[in-house]
Amino acid sequence: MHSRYTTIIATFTCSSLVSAHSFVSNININGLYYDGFRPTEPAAHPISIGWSTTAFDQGYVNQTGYRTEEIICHRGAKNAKGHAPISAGGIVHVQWNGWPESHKGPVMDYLASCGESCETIDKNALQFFKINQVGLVDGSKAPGLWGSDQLIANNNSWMVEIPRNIRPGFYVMRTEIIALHNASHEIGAQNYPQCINLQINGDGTELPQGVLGKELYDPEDPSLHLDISDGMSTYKIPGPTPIAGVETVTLSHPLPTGSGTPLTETETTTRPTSTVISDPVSG
Ligand SMILES: *[C@@H]1O[C@H](CO)[C@@H](O)[C@H](O)[C@H]1NC(C)=O
Ligand SMILES: *[C@@H]1O[C@H](CO)[C@@H](O)[C@H](O)[C@H]1NC(C)=O
Ligand SMILES: *[C@@H]1O[C@H](CO)[C@@H](O)[C@H](O)[C@H]1NC(C)=O
Ligand SMILES: [Cu+2]
Repeated sequence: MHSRYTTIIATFTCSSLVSAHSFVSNININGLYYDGFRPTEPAAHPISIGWSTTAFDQGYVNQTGYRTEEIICHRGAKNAKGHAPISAGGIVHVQWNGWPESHKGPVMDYLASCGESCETIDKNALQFFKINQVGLVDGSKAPGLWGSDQLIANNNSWMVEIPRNIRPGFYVMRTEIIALHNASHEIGAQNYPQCINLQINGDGTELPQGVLGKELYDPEDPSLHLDISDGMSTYKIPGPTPIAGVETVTLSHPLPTGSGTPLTETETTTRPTSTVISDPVSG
């Protein structure tokens, strides 16, 4: 067992990107490009829609972090200082700064209502409901084709639709990849959560029940303790079941046509929502 694993490490290392795993570099919404938080240049975009982290190694949260703040929005995460407007039914296009092919596993998306403001909410209070997930797409040949492989094939980017019926308001979107290449180790699964602030507009009424970040995953979940090189025909994706009525978007990666300026808390409290929708860049 151990010697076989050693062989796997030799083949499937992180070393093609050295210690760099990844992060969300930008988020495209409605044709507009918004900067994410970049651990490679943490001070570059003080008003970003991506929550900052202290994951300067571009690394992950392991199972010992599942019951701690780390898992909520990554290690040392602090509220983003801006947010982007989007209509319910709209698509969030998440661009990762590359993704290592070895880091196979599910890709998942969540929303959590912030109430008054995602810029000031205590992350410990966020209750996340799942709006999308792609796990094992094809297990016919080990180690399988996974959501992460689809993300790589889509220019290292991912798309998620904001549910149409969702109640308008401020939400944190939590997008996450779990890399399973090392999950045969006791503490070997690697979660890469990233949080983004959105203002969802529309006339929906639903606010699904969510769970606290620290309750999303069970460190003992068998889906996080397995050897994907053994191959498998099915895979139970970790975390809560997605809410009803959500659709997984067919991936594509249209180029943004403009640059979006994040709205800040002051702006949204003084500007009517309708102005925000139709005029997202003037803030
Ligand atoms: C798991 O994460 C914690 C907290 O970031 C870290 O201190 C610990 O060294 C990690 N353990 C392993 C086995 O990676
Ligand atoms: C796999 O996980 C173990 C901890 O259980 C850690 O010591 C090791 O560095 C990890 N290897 C890789 C390739 O991530
Ligand atoms: C692919 O992603 C890179 C960023 O990693 C971006 O600069 C480039 O425009 C994207 N290309 C397409 C065709 O989407
Ligand atoms: Cu890695």
